[in-house]
Parts: sequence; C-alpha cells; structure tokens
Amino acid sequence: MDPVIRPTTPFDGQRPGTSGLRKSVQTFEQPRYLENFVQSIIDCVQGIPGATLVLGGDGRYHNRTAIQTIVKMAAANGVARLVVGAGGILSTPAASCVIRKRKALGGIILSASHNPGGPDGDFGIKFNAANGGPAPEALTEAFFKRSKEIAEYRTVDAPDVDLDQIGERRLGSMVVEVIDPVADYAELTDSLFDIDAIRALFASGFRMVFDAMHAVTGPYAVEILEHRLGAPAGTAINAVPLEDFGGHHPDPNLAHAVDLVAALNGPDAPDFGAASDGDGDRNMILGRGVFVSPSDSLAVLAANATHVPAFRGGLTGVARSMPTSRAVDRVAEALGIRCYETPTGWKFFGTLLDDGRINLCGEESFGTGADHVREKDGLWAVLMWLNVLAARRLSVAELMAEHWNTYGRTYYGRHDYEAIEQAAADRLIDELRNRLPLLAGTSLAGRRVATADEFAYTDPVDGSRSERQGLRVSFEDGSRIVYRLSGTGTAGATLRVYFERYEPVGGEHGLDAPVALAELAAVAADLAGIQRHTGRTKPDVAT
Ligand code: G16
Repeated sequence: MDPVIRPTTPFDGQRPGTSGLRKSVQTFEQPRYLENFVQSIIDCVQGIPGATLVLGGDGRYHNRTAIQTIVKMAAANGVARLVVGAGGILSTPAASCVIRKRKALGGIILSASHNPGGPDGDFGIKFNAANGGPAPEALTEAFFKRSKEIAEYRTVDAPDVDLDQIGERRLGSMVVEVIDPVADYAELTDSLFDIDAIRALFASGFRMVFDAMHAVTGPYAVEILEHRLGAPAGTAINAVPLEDFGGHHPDPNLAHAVDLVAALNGPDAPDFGAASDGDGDRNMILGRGVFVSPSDSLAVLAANATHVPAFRGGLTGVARSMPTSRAVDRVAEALGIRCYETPTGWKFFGTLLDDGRINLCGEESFGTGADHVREKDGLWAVLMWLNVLAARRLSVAELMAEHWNTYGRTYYGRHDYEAIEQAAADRLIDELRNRLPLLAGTSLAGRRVATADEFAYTDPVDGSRSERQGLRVSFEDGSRIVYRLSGTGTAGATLRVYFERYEPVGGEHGLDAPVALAELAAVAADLAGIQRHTGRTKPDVAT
C-alpha cells in the first residue's frame, strides 16, 4: 500500500499549551487541522520509520474519527507497529504505562483532559516520549515551528481499521495491535500496592464511592476496585464512558463533582470518596465530611509513603508545582529529603523522575503521581490513599487531624476567572509584574510582604530554562498569593489566583478553607486590580 502525499497549508496558532494542543472540537474538525499537527509531530520526532508507537484517547467525541486518521498516517509514515487501546481507549496514565512496558518510541494521546466533551466541547492531542512522559518543551516548540511551515502530509487510502476486536491486523506493512486498555495498567498497579491489606479493608465493611464521571476511568475502576480488590459492585459510579461525559464537566473538584461531595457530606455517607477526570490523570479525595485539598493529599501521602510496598525503602525526594501549597515541603524537611519546586505542567517532573531525584510529586490542580509512569495518575492516587487507610486504620478525618497536628495546617484555595479577554489578562499581569519589585517590605491589609517575584526555573537535570512561570507574593506570616495565566483554556484567557495560609501546630485548624482565606482573597483581587482590568467582581470557579 503506497503512501499518498497530500498538499496542505498551515493553520494559525497550533502551539501546544501546558498539556498538548487543546482546542474546540469544531477547530479539530476543520479539514487537515489534525493531519497538519500529526505530520508536524512525525516530522520532528527522530526515528519514526520502523518504530513502535502507542495510540489511544479518553473516548470523547471525535476520538474514533481522529484515531482512524492517525492510524492511516502512521502507516504512511513507516511506523512498524502501532499499539492501540481497544475502541481507541487508553487513559493517559495507562498510555504512559504501555509506552514504557512496550519500550515504544513514544505515543500519541488524544484528550482534552478535564475539559467538557461532545460536538460543542473540546478535543486535544499530545505526544509522549519514550519515557512515557509528555514531550519536553523543546520538542513541543519544534512541533509548533513545523506546523507553521508544513506543506504536505502522508496518509494511505484504505478503509477504516477494526479497532474494537483485540488482536493484530495489518495496514500495509504496519502491524496494528489492538490491546485491552486496562490489562497492562491493572498488572502494574497490582505490583505497587498492598493488595491483601486493601482487600481486608473492604472485607471489613469499609465503604467507598468512586465517581468516574462518565469518563475514561470507569472500566479501570470496575476492574481494579471491584474485581481485584473486592469492593462491592456499584462502588464505581458513572462508570460507563460517554462521548460527551453525560453532558457534565469531567473535572473532579468541588465545583464539578457536586453529587459526590454531597454524598460524602450527607446522612449515611461512605468512608471514602474519590473521582477522576476525562482522561484519568486527575484525582479528588474525600472522606466522610472532609475534602482533602490536592496539596494536602500530596503531603499526607509523602508522610505515609512507607506504608505502601512501592515506597518501603523511603522517598528519594519529592516535587510540587510552584502554585501548589508548601505543605509537602514541611514533610520533606522532616524526612530530610529534597523538595523541588517546578513550573506548572507535568512534563517538568519527568527529568527529576528519570534521574531518580524524586519518586513522588503532585500539583494543586488535582494531580498526584510517582515514578511508576510519567503522567499524573488518578486511580493510582486513590489506591495510595486506600493503601494508607488500610495500613493506618484511621478515618480520613483522623488522618488529616494527625497530619495538621504534626506539621501545621496549610489552608489552600484557588480562584479562576475564565474566558477573559486575552489583552486584558496580559495587561493585568504586565502591570503587576512591574509592581513586584516595589512590594517587598510593604504591608497589605496588615500582612508584611517578605518577597515578591516572578518564578523562573532551571531544570537541574538538563539545564533547560523556563521563564515567566507565575507571579508570587510571599508574606512574613507564611501566607502566599500566586497569579498565573492558564495554559489549558480554549477560549480567551483564564486567570488563576492561588492562596495559601499557614497555621502552625497548635494554631487554628478547624476553619473552612474559604473562610480562612477570605481576607487573603480580597487582598489578591485588590492588588492585581482584577475588577478594573476584567470587569469581574467574583471568580467563575472557586476551589
Ligand atoms: C495539565 C497539566 C498539569 C497542569 C494543568 C493545569 O493538566 O498536565 O500539569 O497543572 O494542566 O494547567 P493550567 O493551570 O495551565 O490550566 P491536564 O489534567 O489538563 O492535562
């Protein structure tokens, strides 16, 4: 089967963001839009002819169409073996697992993560490298550069390949290997946790609800929680993946997982609640009447890691993204290990994990992960919690209280202002950037500013430099405000404002986070002139 070379012309603005190229479905449905970006990836990644690649997505609307396009382009570009999840499905962490296990050159993952799906929703594509992690910035910049000059792409004229039946078939000289999307991942998680302890926990009557939000983790959760760990049938809810996620926003947070939050706060609440997002890499953790902030979750897992077989030997180091609260820093200090602060974006953890400098990391944006794959991993985080709860035999509330009594409590919150005009967002950030040098030593609503700067990062392993990664204002009392523009939105700009307030051991630990942070939030809005620049008087999402 001979490749067909089709002429094309570049599209504007195919620059990958925090997590790949993410745009509306309508954008991706334009003729040649996907083809241009896929060919740009293929042209920039060394060694495609003869290689093994992995392909899968979160099953959202347009997944099946896009997968067929990519299968044909892979065949035309000389890929030797394409490993595809049945039905075109692979959760993002499962794709990372399969890339590593098969020693593939890399993989193409189709997802817009936690963004809504359906014909009016979003779609996305990213390339993960041989380590299983998102392509580094140098490579995503190369894709972008190539996408601006591309003049042709390669495909084959062939009928669609059957991707629903597990097994091998051929497209020209390429082998298409359709795999069970769950099997390799479930085998990996079996090897990491104390399965017997978790089974015993469920056998003791421990009750949990896992909300798959009609997204990709449903089949993974049913297999792992219910079939392998013995949780009762029905523990995983909304477990059937739907192309439009049932019309919901598959983002596991207090704003979008309201039914789950209500269940954990209602009468007859289960012991434990959790949710994951569109592509399975995010997680939310709840106990009866308690929400565990992702920053606290990372800190608690770090403090209790040695109860989990994969970490019996201890942690080598930990990392968090800059806007993530400093709760984990305090645990790292107590353990005598290094805590790295990286820019937002999972790709920045990759070099640290590959180099063995860290084996646990996380972000405030409901992402937690470790060195078993090179993506954040929603179900893995849930299994970590189950393993710790099984070993400690404490409730989530008791575990949190113990943690705060040991390390102090870091209240944490984030306000998102969505779809604001890009120029207004840029003006707000520019103006604040210019004011930063004047802030140190001044007082804002009674709090003295210790430092105010713009975060930049030099990767300690490969020396690469990332500038302009967020503005931060730290106060002498240990509180902090951070401002940055999101890299994952698809309409206008999204301004994120992050707050944290530290209450030491013996301090006031019993407040609701929004109450504890109200004063800081008012200071943050005022300092940046959010209303003046954007016209907004309150955030669209407060978590
Ligand atoms: C992606 C990245 C994360 C990042 C998050 C939010 O997550 O992988 O590392 O924290 O975006 O980014 P932003 O604040 O720029 O919107 P996901 O789950 O969307 O792939």
